[in-house]
Amino acid sequence: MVVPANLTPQYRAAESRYKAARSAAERRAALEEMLATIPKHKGTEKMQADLKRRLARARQEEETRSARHGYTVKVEPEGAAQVVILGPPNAGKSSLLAAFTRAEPAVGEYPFTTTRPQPGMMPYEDVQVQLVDLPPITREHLDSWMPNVVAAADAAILAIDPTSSEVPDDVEAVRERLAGVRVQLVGALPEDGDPRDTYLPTLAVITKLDRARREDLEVLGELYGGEFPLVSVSVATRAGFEAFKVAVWRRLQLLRVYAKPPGKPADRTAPFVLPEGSTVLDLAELVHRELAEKLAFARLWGGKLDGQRVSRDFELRDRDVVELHG
Ligand SMILES: Nc1nc2c(ncn2[C@@H]2O[C@H](COP(=O)(O)OP(=O)(O)OP(=O)(O)O)[C@@H](O)[C@H]2O)c(=O)[nH]1
Ligand SMILES: [Mg+2]
Repeated sequence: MVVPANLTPQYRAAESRYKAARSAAERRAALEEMLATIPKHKGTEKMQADLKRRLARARQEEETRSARHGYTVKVEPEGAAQVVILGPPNAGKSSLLAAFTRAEPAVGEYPFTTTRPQPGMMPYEDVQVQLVDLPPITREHLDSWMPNVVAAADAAILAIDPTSSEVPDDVEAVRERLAGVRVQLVGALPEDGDPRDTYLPTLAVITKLDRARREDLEVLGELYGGEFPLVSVSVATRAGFEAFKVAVWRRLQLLRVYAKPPGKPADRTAPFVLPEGSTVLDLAELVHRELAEKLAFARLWGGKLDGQRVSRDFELRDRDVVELHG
């Protein structure tokens, strides 16, 4: 084959990834990238056709492999917490990732655009929350590696498209499929849940607010607003952006605490992040095991307290400043 000289560096990078690929999934991803970055003109038509053929083959191989062996995927957690974005096809999941993080996922007006997990970091005040965009879930379709990835997250966003004619049936399908693999999307954690189930605190997010009809928003609000915390956003107009970030953070039920070395100002740049209900002792353990063992007392700034001594089982609040004395 005569290789045209105008192949881009992106194409060449993808091609070398293709050559080095050791799995069908890697081959498929590299081929997708090659197809996306190959210059589209007459001189490359044959190559494009060849890439499409190879891509179809790699996709098929990947599918049979994952069906047979159920290959596993793990999304390395980063930041204060990991939140998975779930929902039916075309609900606007990848658009949320693109709007709130620096990730650049494929966004398409057709269903099943996303086929692999894609993480991105969402800044919220002085912390970062990891959002993970995932393929859609339907009654017929749930990637075999998805249950593990979803169950490992700290919370979920359930994307609801108010302009879809399938809603809310398609949203219920998502919940049912996940319940079938013992992942329950919940508004509140149950008092005595089934130990075989993973309960995922969930935030309902109505997408495409700019296109929604008022009466559909009302119906969906009634349907999901009672069960889950609920926000509505538009990535087109950026309506609801601030509320979205606050709601994601609240959903995680975490608190930020600033540790202060005695006699020095608090390090305000990097808070320690702990679950709500954590105590001064929990913080000491996070800072240093040894410090926890010989913790004598702590002083605390925040709320009505201005440097007073508190006991080791004092419950911390978001944004408290704590000075630990060993
Ligand atoms: N007007 C408008 N369109 C939106 C908004 N959010 C997403 N869309 C459009 O909805 C379509 C689907 O968006 P995606 O983000 O790819 O949806 P998805 O849920 O990731 O889709 P799959 O990966 O196929 O499941 C695209 O055409 C987007 O441009 C929005 O806030 N307003
Ligand atoms: Mg997508």
